[in-house]
Amino acid sequence: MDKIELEIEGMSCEHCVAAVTEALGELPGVSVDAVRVGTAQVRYDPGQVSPEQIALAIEDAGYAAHAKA
Ligand SMILES: [Cu+2]
Repeated sequence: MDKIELEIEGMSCEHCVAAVTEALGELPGVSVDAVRVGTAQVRYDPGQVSPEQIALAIEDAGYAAHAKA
């Protein structure tokens, strides 16, 4: 499993944390380590899912996400 940390814009409260956690949890090959307001840390299987797909799932939930360098 590879690790990635994402910066997420538009999160403001525990509801947002729950929404992002749920969106990430629905992705195959993704294991959520931590979600806080503004960031998420996940592990993922690069054979099943890409960092771009992880960011897209967060965007589908209504937030802007990009991987931290
Ligand atoms: Cu919120």
